[in-house]
Parts: sequence; structure tokens; C-alpha cells
Amino acid sequence: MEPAAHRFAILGTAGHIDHGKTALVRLLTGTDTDRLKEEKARGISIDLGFAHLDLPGGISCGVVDVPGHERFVKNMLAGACGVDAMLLVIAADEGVMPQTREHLDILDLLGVKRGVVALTKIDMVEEEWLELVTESVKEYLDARGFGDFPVVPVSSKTGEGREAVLTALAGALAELEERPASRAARLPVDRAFTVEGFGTVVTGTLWQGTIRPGDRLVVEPGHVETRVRNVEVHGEHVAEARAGQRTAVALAGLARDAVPRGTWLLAPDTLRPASMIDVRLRVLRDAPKELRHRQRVRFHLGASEILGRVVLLEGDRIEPGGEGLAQIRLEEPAVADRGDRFVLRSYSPARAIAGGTAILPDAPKRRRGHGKALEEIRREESGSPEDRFLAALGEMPHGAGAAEVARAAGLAGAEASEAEARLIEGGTAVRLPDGTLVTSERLAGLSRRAEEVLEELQRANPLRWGTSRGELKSRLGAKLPAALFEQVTADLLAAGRVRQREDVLRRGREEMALSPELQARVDGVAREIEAGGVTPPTPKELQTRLGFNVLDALEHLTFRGEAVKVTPELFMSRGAVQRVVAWLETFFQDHRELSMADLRGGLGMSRKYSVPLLEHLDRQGWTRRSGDVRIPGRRLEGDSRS
Ligand SMILES: Nc1nc2c(ncn2[C@@H]2O[C@H](COP(=O)(O)OP(=O)(O)OP(=O)(O)O)[C@@H](O)[C@H]2O)c(=O)[nH]1
Ligand SMILES: [Mg+2]
Repeated sequence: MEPAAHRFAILGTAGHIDHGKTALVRLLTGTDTDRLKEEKARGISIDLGFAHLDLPGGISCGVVDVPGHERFVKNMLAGACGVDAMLLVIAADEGVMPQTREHLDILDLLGVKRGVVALTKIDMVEEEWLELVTESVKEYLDARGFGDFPVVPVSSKTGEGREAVLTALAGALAELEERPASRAARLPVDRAFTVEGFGTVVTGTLWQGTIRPGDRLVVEPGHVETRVRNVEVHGEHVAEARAGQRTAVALAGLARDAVPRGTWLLAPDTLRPASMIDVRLRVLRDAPKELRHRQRVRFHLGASEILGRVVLLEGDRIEPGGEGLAQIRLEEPAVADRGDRFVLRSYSPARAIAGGTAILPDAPKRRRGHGKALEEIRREESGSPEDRFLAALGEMPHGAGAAEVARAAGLAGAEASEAEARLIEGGTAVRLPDGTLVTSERLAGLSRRAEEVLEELQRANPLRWGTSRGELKSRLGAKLPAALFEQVTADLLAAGRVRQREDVLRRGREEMALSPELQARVDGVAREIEAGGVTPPTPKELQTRLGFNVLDALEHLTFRGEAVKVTPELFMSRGAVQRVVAWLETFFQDHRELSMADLRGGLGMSRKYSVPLLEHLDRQGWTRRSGDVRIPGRRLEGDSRS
């Protein structure tokens, strides 16, 4: 199966125990994510559950349902790391509760900025109470910096509000950036099990890159080499899993124990596990205490939890709400990449207290009070001018002018212009004809999506040669700037991956090939309008007569030049139109003017045909309006004897 042309997103639930996360996922998807016996018996979620949701607007979502119980926050973290958006569930009868706060804290630390708040169980409360709760939930979100999240009332019991939740989710994900498929594969394993006939299967969200059957991958930590036997997305075999998809991978010759939750599937020779990571830390504003030097913590990254200590490099403590540079020293190695977000929980009681970003994922041992070390970390953090310019540009999906990028990167003067020039020279950034800069990665991603959209539309509409530029552009995003779109299509045309006729684009080199069944339909339609001569049946009449939707066939015949689209309601065969033109030529040999009645009488047609036909002939230059009558148009003038 080819990858479909829609986008992928991972949606994670969040919220206090019993507030209705699993019930809402069931209402939205039809899937019961509580699959463990114990979950069913106790009526609570213990581990992660997974479902699939197709949202309006063509977004295919992997849903990760997390448990709300305080004791299972560890499992929640394994699911939350790597979500694109949150579905924060708050029961209308209880309002904001401790794990509502902790889950939102965690998602905040992980940098999740999209989401919808579902106010569940509205069937259990009075109208007035609902208003009060809505108000206080909105206040809470506002104070936490999530004031732009829609709050949607819903009942998983009656189904009320289901559509509104779906619409709100589609809105929250509408402008989601595609994850980089061009980078090396990286998948945090959140489940591993044995499947009869396939051996060991692991699941996780593919953070970046692609995975295909036959790929060689490495499991880290442990450095176990393996080969992909099979790839599934949402329960279907695929030729390729793409970044952003929930993925199940069957691995050859590997025991289940070799890939427990917390390990990673990686493209070979990419990341290495390491125990010392330089980081920037941020302590939660309502953490119960300050973070102390050498404090023991639980380090959560991807689906892994690793114990370690925090070595603070700037002072002895970080107060709630504060931040600083630190080194995390772990008891077991972690597989981190530069820029990864992670969460820290206190050792006991286990509670989310801080989070941060990896700066140097495999660092030398740092000592406190070393000005040089701090300087090095700061330099790593901000990067070279080129890195900073590229990072700033990478945050701008529509690209931007050089001045704007430089400002966002905190660069000026020669430093900025040199960084820009080097990136363009090196092919990492591209300057469009209108001056806009954009990363090559973004351009490549757009090209790829454009091809997918074209492919999908071609498959869905086999009678159409291709897709109009306008339709392709709107499919790629209503706000996509014209210059960017032009560049994408120009690149595809130059690479020979797409062809163009008038303003219609077609993917690939093959010509249209109709199935015998479709060809028979087209031939049937062609015969009917041919037989109708200058008074062919309308599409509606044809449809009744033939019993299928004839519009595509008529457009197809028009595209092939075998029919002429006089109006959307009148398609005439090419032969019939040629006969009309021949009749006109003869007519104008003896007459100066043509009246509507002449046309009707001469060709034997009613007003229903003569009016649109004459307008078509005007447009095509065969006739020209002159007062109430027609005279020969420019295409007949050479022949006219008048
Ligand atoms: N009346 C009513 N009951 C609901 C609604 N949503 C959930 N419930 C009930 O509330 C209870 C808890 O729902 P769950 O969906 O399991 O809650 P949860 O948030 O997944 O709980 P954990 O996963 O354990 O954190 C169940 O008995 C549900 O049937 C609702 O909208 N209306
Ligand atoms: Mg649940």
C-alpha cells in the first residue's frame, strides 16, 4: 500500500483519573483502549492504550490514551513524549484536579502547544453548574498559558458534543508541521510483544525518518542489530511507515526481552547511548520545592525512565519557576539527541518537578564552578550563526525575508548575511525569486506532499488527467504563499516527477490507463452524445439513462478532444460541433447575418440548445454579436464572402 496523502498526527489524552478519557476515546474512535484484564476489572486505565482516528480535513491521528491514576504517571509519560497535541479531559462534575495539573505540567514541559479541552460528563450536571465549571476551567487554562485551547462540552454517555470535539481537534491540528521524514529513523519503543509467525513486534511513534521492510536498524541501549521483517500502521501492512505515524515493526531474530519499553529503534550509526547529558532545565512554577544540586531524579525521555542526579552548573539550587544549565548524570545510559525535550520527576514521592532540553547529549563530565565548561555549553546551546539562522528559519513554515530570520535568530550585520550566504551555498536553504528564504527540508517536505496529493487524486479520479494547480495549492494549505507553491511545482516539473498541461498537473510519466470497465462507460457516454448530434442528451438525462455518474466521463472526453463542453449542462461531440461550423460557413456564403431563429431552423434545435450554443460559438470566435443578430467571427471572416 502506498502511503496515503493525508497528514499524520499523534494525539495524547491527559487528565485526572476517572474523568472519562477512555470513554471519550471510545466515543470518538469506537476503540476500547482498556485492553488489560485488570483494567477491565478495576475500571481504570493502567497502561497506555492506542486507537486510530480520522479527523475532518484528512488528518490521520494515532491516539494514545493514558492512565490518570497518580501511580501510573510513569506510563503516562511514556505516551506523552512525542505527541503533537493533547486532548485534556476534565470531568464537568469535578473540575480541575491534581492529575489535571500534573498532566498539563508535563505536556507543557514537553513543549506541546496544540490541544483541545473536553469537558466530559455534562449529562451528570445542571446547566448552571456547567457554566460555572466552564468559567473556572477557562480561568485555569488562561493562567497556565493555554488560554487559546477550545473548551468543548461533551458526554460520552449520550454522545452529545462528539462532532464539536472532532471539529475542534481538526482545527487544533490544521497547521501542524510535518515531521522530518528525511532524517534518520528514530522510534521510542513503548510496547514489545510476540506474534505467532512474526516473532518480536515493537510499537511506538516514529519520531523522524521512515521504516520499511528490509531496513537494518539498531536497538539501543544494547547495540543489538536487527532487520525489519514487516511494518504496520493502524493495523495495516505498509511499504513504509513515515515520521509521525504510530508504527508496529516486526523484527527478525530478536528476543522480546532485547527491546523492552524505553529502548529505541534507530537507523545504524546515528545516536549512541550516553550517561552524561548537558541540559537546560526549567523548574515548574508550582513545584513543591526548589531543585537542589545533586538531587536524585527520574529522567523521562521518549518511553524511558532512568534514575540519575542533577549536577547544577549555575548555583546551588533552581527555585520554582526558575531555570539554569545543568548536567544530568544517569545510572543507565539514555539515547538523547540535541534538542530533545525531557521531564524530571522527584525520586520520592514521584512527581513531575522540572523539564528541559538536551544541549549536548554525550557530554564530558562537568565540574561546577568551571567558567570554561559553562561557556562551552552556552556556545553549544546557541550554536554557530549558521545553526541559529537555520533554526530560526526552520520555525517559519512559510519562510521569511532575510531580515526577519536574522532578527529571530538574534543575528545582525555581516554575521547574519554570511550565515545566510553559507546556508544557501551549502544547499540547506533556498532563496525564492521574491526573496523569501525557506529551508530545503521544508521544500522537500512540500514536494513530497504535493506528489502524494496528486497521486491520491489521480487514483480517486481515474478519468481526469490530473489536478488543477489551484486545487493542489488549497490541498497543501490555504495559507501557503504563492512563491513557495510556485517553487515546489517548478522543482517537481524540472525533476520530471510531474507534468503539466494548461494549468493541470499530473504525477509520474505514465499516461492515463483506464480499466476495461471505465473505458466501457466512457465509450457508452461517447456513443450517446454522438448519437444525439447537435441536440445531445443533458448530463442529467444521460445519468438517468445509463445509471452512473457521467460527469467524469464527459470531462474525460472533453479532455481527449472528443467532446466539447458548451456549458456544464451541455456536452456535444466533436463531430457535431464540426458540423455546426460547416453549416455556419455555408450559411454565411448566402447571408450577412444570422438570427437565433435561423440557427434553430437550420439545425433543428430548440432554444434550450441554440442559446448556449450561440454563446459558445461567440466565445470561440466563429460568430460575433452585432445588435440582435450574429455576423461571422474572426475565425470565419477569411471565408465569408460578404
Ligand atoms: N455519565 C457519564 N459517565 C461517564 C462519562 N464519561 C465517562 N463516564 C464514566 O466514568 C467512569 C470513568 O471513565 P473512564 O473513561 O474509564 O475514565 P478515565 O479518565 O479513562 O480513567 P483512567 O484512565 O483510570 O484515568 C466510567 O464509569 C465511565 O462510564 C460521561 O460523559 N457521562
Ligand atoms: Mg482510562
